[in-house]
Amino acid sequence: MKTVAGPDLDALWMPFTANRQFKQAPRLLARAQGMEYFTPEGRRVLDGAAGLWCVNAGHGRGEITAAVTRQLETMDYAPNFQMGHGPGFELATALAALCPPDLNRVFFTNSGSEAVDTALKIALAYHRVRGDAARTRLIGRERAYHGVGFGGISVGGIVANRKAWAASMLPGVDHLRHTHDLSRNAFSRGLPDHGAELADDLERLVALHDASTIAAVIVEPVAGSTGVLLPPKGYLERLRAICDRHGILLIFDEVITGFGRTGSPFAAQEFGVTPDLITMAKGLTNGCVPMGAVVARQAIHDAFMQGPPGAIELFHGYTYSAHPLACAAGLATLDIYRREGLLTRARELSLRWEDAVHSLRGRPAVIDTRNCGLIAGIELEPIPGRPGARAFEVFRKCFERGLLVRTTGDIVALSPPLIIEPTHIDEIFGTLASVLQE
Ligand code: PXG
Repeated sequence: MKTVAGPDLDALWMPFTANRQFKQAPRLLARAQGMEYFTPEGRRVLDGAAGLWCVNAGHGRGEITAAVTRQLETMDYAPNFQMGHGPGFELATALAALCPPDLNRVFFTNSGSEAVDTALKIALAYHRVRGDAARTRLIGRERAYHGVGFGGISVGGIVANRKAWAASMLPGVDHLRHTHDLSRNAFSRGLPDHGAELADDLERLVALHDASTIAAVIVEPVAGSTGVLLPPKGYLERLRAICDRHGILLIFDEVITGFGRTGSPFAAQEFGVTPDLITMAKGLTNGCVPMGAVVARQAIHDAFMQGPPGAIELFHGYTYSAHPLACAAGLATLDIYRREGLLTRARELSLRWEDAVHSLRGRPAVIDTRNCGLIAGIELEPIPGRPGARAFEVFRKCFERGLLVRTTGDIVALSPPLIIEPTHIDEIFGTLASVLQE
């Protein structure tokens, strides 16, 4: 199958894509700069999604290009097993400085999925090295997305991610209920008022399984992939308190909330709740070289530092852990974030953003608008019998009119680069308003 003068589309099996539909009417991107993509024909498309929640400093940053090029010319690859290199240690140090106090030990991966599986493995192994090996259960949440590894889909809560592999889910996993409740919280500005009590699901699971069998709870502070599900006020605090009461580790999956998305470097800081482990990826390198990380409390790391001195303390790692190019990209990215104040820019713009998001209230089929930092969710009434079709149509029309949005089910999610200017905000919501009006 060929597009006019375009590449042959047959060989690539595309991820999370309706392959047959896409190849009938492909949408191709060729170039990107700042807030914008350009199609192969040169048509401009405003990036309302930071790619996939990752290009937080905007596209085509010369400082990152220069740093990666320099690193490639100096040392293209170096093993990180029983060997080390400067950029790996430097990036870990810089990252630890951005995290909440005491979260200062960094393990590098290549993606968010790998970060999640790594965090789950650390949590299980941590209890074991402390002599608490009966803590083997993991608790996730309905509608959670934690990537596509077997660990991540097991603690995740998306049916389509689980059903084909139902027999291969990790054993001993249970789930909290999700917190999305339009009957009480529709059209909330910022965090919703109702639902903190849903954290008590954890107490119920403790009562059911006994705390001595539970290793960790993993949640996204804001769930992105299933359509911008915000934590009710007080919910994360309550989860933290229950974990503390029962010796359960709390993992925040900050793959989309990390690096300034909510108005602070991490959602942990924005919401004032400190987890024991944070997973991250995406914005760590501005999306331009794949990289993920787990940051652990020092005490968790230190618990492993025992046994014979020559023993490998955590039997885990990737060929590309702390890849030099990713580290160079990460260091240059964090430098841009710091110099340009991007990790708190979402807070400065959030009122303007919030007003723009909620201006869509009252448009046809809009059943909720919600926001947090530089994130928005616009939920649409599904067309009966065709779930997801309405939002996909919005996605398609927006793209035709020069705006990239992300949709999941019947929810439109927005997460623009943090360099966004007020004029871009007007453009995003102007385009959306006219598409929705149809
Ligand atoms: N955890 C969370 C919270 C995520 O959002 C992952 C883990 C997995 O990361 P990797 O790097 O393995 O893809 C993610 C990924 C969307 C969208 O449109 C979100 C993600 C990926 C693709 C699309 O919301 N998040």
